[in-house]
Amino acid sequence: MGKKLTTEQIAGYERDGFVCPVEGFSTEQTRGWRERLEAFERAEGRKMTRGHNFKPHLLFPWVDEIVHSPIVLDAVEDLIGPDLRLFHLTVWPKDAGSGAYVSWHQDATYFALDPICHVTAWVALSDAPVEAGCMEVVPGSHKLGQLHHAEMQDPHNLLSRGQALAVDVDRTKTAFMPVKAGQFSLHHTHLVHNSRPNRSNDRRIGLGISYVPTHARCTSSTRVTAMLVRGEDKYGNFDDERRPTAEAGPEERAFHEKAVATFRQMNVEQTDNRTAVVKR
Ligand SMILES: O=C(O)CCC(=O)C(=O)O
Repeated sequence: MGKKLTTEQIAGYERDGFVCPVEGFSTEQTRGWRERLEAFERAEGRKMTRGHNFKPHLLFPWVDEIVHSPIVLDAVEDLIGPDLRLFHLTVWPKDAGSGAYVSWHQDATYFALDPICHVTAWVALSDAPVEAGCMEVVPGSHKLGQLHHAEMQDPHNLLSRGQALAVDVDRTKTAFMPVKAGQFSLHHTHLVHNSRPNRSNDRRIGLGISYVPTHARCTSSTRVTAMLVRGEDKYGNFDDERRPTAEAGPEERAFHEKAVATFRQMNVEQTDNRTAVVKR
């Protein structure tokens, strides 16, 4: 038994590369977070979707609360140890009936992490059943190592670089990761996964929170930021991140803008190293 996960869930992660669902937050608490996100979108006149969906933990104290929650961190610690940095965070919204989808990919592709030991907690801010386009995974594919990806130019693909798996992986036996609002799933950075368009009547929203142990480093020549969220860091492989105190205040926005730009620069470097561009 771990701090949060059962022995079976930990063994399942080792074997299959994912755990789902994990009990997280109350419906009421989750509804409040969703309302704040959507109120911000209305105030800005812009949705937090592709192009504007990176690192909201630097903008909003309520996201800071989620990424530091022992409910999530205990589960992550059970998989990758007690000293943790938050490497990246993406908001994944899919409007009901929209064509938005996520192509088959491995998260590790543009992260340049060494060793490859990062885990993503996907926290649902709305129900994400199969018909709403929850994640779909190839169980055990995390053991295949890094696979080749190409870059697809498709506006419906929510992945910022449109990366898509460019090699054949047997997808005859996939598994879905449906979660209810407040629950979360966990997946390995090499797990092959995608998600289909949202055919439900409600918007599907989740936070993909990527954690790494502090001994991991980003091998890119661009030095990126990552927030220490638990334990200690004896390695100094990342620049620290500022925790937000005001809801998208001027200091929060300035820090966020810089951290996202640095992260994107690192991504571009990895794209140049790894992929060919494919027009669609
Ligand atoms: O939210 C989705 O549909 C995809 C999320 C994803 O690819 C991830 O969290 O790694």
